[in-house]
Amino acid sequence: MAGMTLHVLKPSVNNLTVRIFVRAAGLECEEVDVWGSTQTPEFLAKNPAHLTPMLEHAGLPRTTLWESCAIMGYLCNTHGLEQFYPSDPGKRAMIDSANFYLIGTLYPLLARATYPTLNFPQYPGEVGSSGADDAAKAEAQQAAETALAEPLDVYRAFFLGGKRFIGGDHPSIADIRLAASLEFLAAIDYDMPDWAREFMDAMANELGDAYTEPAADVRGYIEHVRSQAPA
Ligand SMILES: N[C@@H](CCC(=O)N[C@@H](CS)C(=O)NCC(=O)O)C(=O)O
Repeated sequence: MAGMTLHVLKPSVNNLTVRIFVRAAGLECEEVDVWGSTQTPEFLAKNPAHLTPMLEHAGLPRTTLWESCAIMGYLCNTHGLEQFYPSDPGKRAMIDSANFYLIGTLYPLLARATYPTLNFPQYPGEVGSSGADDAAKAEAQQAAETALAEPLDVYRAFFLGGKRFIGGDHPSIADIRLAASLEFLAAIDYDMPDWAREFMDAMANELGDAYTEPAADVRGYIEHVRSQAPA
């Protein structure tokens, strides 16, 4: 499919998700780094939500598409990528459930637990972005980190359910979304369960450079932030 552009912020795991996916699927896609320009009038005219990753393609009704899982779904549908997003209704429903659960439940906790350390802004209305003192913010961060364990274990117990990947023998778009998200936990030295470590290793082994090349941008950012942290 000609003329696809992916607008990205390289330190972001929301972006990492789609960056891994397009590489793993072998899709030709120009990548544009939009660091510092998501709030410009030009970007906002295309995407008033100012969110990345953002796919730009003439085949889309409004030319642009954001939300990592929607982008992967669209590209699977337009390229017939059954191995990443099966069309069987039951199998597809499991992938959708894993992705919606990630975006709606796991990721908000992961963001609250890691964004303060990553120097990323938190959403208005959250303790982390409020005028609360440092102790209250640290308490909120710790509460989110503690609460992560339960939804994370849902992936082991239910979505993986003893399989190598959520998609079975092959990584699905839900596996890519999960593995990319877990990359941020290195920022807080999260006590990652063995199964999650094994899952991330399996993803990197299975996808090779498609995984490790873009993941290096996120890992490099985490290292940089950590090197700047007061001793
Ligand atoms: N749920 C969305 C989250 C996207 C998101 O939060 N993107 C952030 C980077 S992590 C962004 O582009 N922020 C730039 C801005 O708000 O101006 C997804 O999965 O794509």
